[in-house]
Amino acid sequence: MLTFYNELHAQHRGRHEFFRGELKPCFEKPERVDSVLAELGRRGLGRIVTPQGVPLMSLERVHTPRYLHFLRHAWADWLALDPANADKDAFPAVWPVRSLRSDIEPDNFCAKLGLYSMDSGTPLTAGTWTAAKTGADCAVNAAHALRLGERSAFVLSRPPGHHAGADFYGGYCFLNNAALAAQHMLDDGARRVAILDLDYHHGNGTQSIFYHRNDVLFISIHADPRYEYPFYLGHADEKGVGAGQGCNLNLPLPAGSSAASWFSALETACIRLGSFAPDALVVSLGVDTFAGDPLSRFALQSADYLRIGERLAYLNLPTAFIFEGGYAVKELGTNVVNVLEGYET
Ligand code: SP5
Ligand code: ZN
Repeated sequence: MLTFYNELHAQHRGRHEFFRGELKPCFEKPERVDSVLAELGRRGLGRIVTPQGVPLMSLERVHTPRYLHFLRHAWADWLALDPANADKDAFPAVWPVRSLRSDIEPDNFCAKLGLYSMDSGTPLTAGTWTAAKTGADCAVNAAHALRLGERSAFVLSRPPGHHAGADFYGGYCFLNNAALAAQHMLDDGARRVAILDLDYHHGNGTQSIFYHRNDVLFISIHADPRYEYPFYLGHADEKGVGAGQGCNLNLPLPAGSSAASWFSALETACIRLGSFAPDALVVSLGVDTFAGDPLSRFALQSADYLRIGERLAYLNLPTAFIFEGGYAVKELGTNVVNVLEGYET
């Protein structure tokens, strides 16, 4: 399997995230990708390649120009407020909720931070744009490799992407790598692409990007948003709108769900994937479903990740795996590479 590795991932290095009135050390840290890279090396699972940079135009197929402009200039604008901001992460403090206007972009940078974000748990740092853009390069390159005939590809990058929408960041995500990969394959001639999101958290960004469309099927297995982030999307009654009616499938599971019920949801997902008959599959591969994950309350064991890979291989589709969440750093490499190895063998 070809691995597209974002060697600039560590440029995004948050110091803190807000949690219940306190600044806590970040869960989403560079060691996560280091753990996966080390395990890939140990098991010798295919070639590791550096991506070609893609034009901003490719990113505009998914994200709005004004959001991309904001993100690209955010750190300079943060420093312009006060040079002493250089050693502080940027966080939003005000949001345009219901009855407030989001159609006019404010001049004030703090107001922009709120306009383009959904939470205060996602630090924006000096290297965020560079790391996220290089991750997007990896995703588009992986999609292109599938179009050129590769059976599978893996995007090893951070920050993750599935919570980021067309014009907002959040949930540790800035650019939606899975959406960029799917859109690139469609732009290159694929007729239909499916995205299967296995992260513990609902992929609200990906869902919202494709909600009105019938050329992308989005399926997500996740913790019920009634009690887990992202809270405001991911319910079972969200099925798509307009032409997209029926092309969105949410399979929320209660807190503390067993591995058996998770695999039963995976079976439901695979049946729907088969009937959609896509030309390719994008997997948002979060492994925060692991029993030992510090953020989550699902019960998968390391060996279960081999079974996931085996089941996905049986779909017999060109597949791009995109690394998303997973915070049990020590076991992260084993769990992620188990999926890839299960797929390959
Ligand atoms: C990509 C991804 O997995 N994003 C997840 C974003 C979750 N944000 C909320 C995190 C709340 C931290 N809770 C700490 C609980 C420790 N017991
Ligand atoms: Zn997650």
